[in-house]
Amino acid sequence: NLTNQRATGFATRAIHHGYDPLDHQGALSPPLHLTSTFAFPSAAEGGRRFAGEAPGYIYGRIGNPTVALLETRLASLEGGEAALATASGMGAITSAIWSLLKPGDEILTDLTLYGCTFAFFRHGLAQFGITVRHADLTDLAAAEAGFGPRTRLVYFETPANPNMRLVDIAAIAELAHARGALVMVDNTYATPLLQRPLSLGADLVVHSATKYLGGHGDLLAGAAVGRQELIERMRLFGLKDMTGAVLSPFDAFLVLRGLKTLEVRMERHCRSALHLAQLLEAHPAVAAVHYPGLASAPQHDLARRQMPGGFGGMIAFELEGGFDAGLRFMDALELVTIAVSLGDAETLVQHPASMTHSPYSPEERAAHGISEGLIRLSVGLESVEDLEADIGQALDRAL
Ligand code: MET
Repeated sequence: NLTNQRATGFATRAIHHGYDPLDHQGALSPPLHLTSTFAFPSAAEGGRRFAGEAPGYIYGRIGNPTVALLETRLASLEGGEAALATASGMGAITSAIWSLLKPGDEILTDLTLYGCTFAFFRHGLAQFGITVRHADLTDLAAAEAGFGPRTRLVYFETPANPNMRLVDIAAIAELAHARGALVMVDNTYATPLLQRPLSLGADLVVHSATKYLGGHGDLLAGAAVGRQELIERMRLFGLKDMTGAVLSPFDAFLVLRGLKTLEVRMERHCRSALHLAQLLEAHPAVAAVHYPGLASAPQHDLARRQMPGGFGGMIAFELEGGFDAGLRFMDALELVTIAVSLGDAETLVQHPASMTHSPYSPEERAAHGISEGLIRLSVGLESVEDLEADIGQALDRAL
């Protein structure tokens, strides 16, 4: 039985880890436990569970067997001790931060963050006395200068949403740990197939499982993975008492289903994205392409070191004609869909400045490396020649 061996391959664990059909009447697909609460065999036993003195489920906000299987599987894939599933990526980030920090503490973060993470940091945490300091974490001297005596957490995305900046996880973890700070990495873009931050020294990984982990654009979910002690604090305080951002068992079931094909999907996303990035780079309408897999990418060496499994399915680019050309390009697309989100089977395109990164003011976007003309492409799983044809004709019309 392969179910609990850490040493087995990634795809094998994504399909089998933590589940044996013979423990569930032979059901090949794991049971979906649609229940809000759990019966106690006796009143005394109920009390023991609440007191943490006996194992067993209590209530759906604290745990559910379908959600627990997803958590076990995500922990295995990220190489962490434990995982916490949440209702969205923002649910994972907020459940973690409300568990780990207190007023007076500081977060050090990169210049570029996803728009709602930026809004939570800048406008949310500020109301509760937690200071967020931005530094260019792609530059180790600038990163080092960003630490203060109250820095408790270093937080970043790599690749970053939307501009594909890469942060050297191992180098930043070394700086942070020497100063007693934890490191939390949003691994949504890369997925654990391509990059495993915990193995490079990060303390916590967070995900929007809405994206590649689910993979089919039919759910919202999030997760945090790390040491048992941190995850339990998040479960029993951050999630239970502070956010209540609980993942529904049905959506956990769908993420489990998505994970089974994560490896084959990511291989296709990576292959098609590299092909399209090269196509974009060669087109006269395109001023700049940001994709870490391009040999010309400024951080290509770091990408090869840190993302051994591949460079992902996300591309950002700028057109010679700026934002107006970008609008013409997006509206000219016939197969590619204009929508936010990413990691789906369908190729999606969006304009960060007016959509995902609209929580930044124009001045903030300029200071944080998000250009107004940037276009973000989530390369899907369609036949690549059809994507090539559609993007090619839309670029011609954007000239
Ligand atoms: N996090 C998603 C993205 O980057 C959703 C975006 S905007 C509410 O596309």
